[in-house]
Amino acid sequence: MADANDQSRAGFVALIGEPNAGKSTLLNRMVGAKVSIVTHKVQTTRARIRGVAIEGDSQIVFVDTPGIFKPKRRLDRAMVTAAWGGAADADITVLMVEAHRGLSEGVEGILAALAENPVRGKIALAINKIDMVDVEKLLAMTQKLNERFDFVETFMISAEKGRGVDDLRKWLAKEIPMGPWLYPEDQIADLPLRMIAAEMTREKLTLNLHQELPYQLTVETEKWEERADGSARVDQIVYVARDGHKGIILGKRGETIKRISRQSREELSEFLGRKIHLFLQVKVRPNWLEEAERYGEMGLDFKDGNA
Ligand SMILES: Nc1nc2c(ncn2[C@@H]2O[C@H](COP(=O)(O)OP(=O)(O)OP(=O)(O)O)[C@@H](O)[C@H]2O)c(=O)[nH]1
Ligand SMILES: [Mg+2]
Repeated sequence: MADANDQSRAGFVALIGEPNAGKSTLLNRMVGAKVSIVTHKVQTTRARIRGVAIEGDSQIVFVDTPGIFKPKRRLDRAMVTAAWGGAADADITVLMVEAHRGLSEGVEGILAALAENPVRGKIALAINKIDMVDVEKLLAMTQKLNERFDFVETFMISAEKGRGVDDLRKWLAKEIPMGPWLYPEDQIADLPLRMIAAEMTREKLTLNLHQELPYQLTVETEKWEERADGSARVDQIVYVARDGHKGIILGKRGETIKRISRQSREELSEFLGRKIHLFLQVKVRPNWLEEAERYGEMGLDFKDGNA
């Protein structure tokens, strides 16, 4: 640990923004490993996910959050509350805005909420996906966003391509408070393995299923059994609300679930550096979106979903 060092710094940096802004992509790049799942679809991240990065004497704890949008369901409300909760006590909050969308209605909504001072720390702006727009558009947008809100600093980045990310990390490293490190120096995430494993399967489900179905399911790791040969047997349940959904996930002769299971198993084995035997079971549970236990398993607070 770096706590023997009187130069050491440690702090929390929350990444907030609209769904799909690239928050999880940025967290993974900062950490140097895939800690948080990423898809091209909106509302991928459901709870707060902490990833740890080190820059010189600083230990930066990044907090990935669900995208902020107008919630309709209980789950949506719990997700948005979790996002704001992540920013509330962070030392620095980074608002991520998509370069090709700029000051969208959703971003306007977030800025209006930020004006009510719900967060304690400094607020910086990161315009992400700069690989998608030209420089002139970018400069005009930067100016517009800064006229609209008093950000302490603005960064132009591509989380996916890695552009501008080092500058952002170096700036964060000197802005977080002095103090001893919060995690052992080899720790990269603060999330139980069972949850990381469930998230990996949810990512593969989201990538393999169309339209609304990914929003109507949840994954839980039910059993984790260590084996003498160094491998592990992992049993997971995919909860869906309708019989028809179960059929779609299984696919013809079980082909879809086999594919999903293989993709998840391969990623989990690689992440852990050992052999994993993954067993998926799909269960129909019409009311799972209204069950407190499901929220606990997702890392959310059921009460946050109260209207
Ligand atoms: N072109 C481009 N695409 C990016 C960049 N950063 C992220 N993406 C893509 O944007 C999509 C969304 O990325 P995520 O990291 O899942 O976004 P998020 O903000 O975590 O989304 P939610 O969890 O749904 O709130 C994915 O397809 C990413 O590959 C970037 O710098 N450039
Ligand atoms: Mg995400």
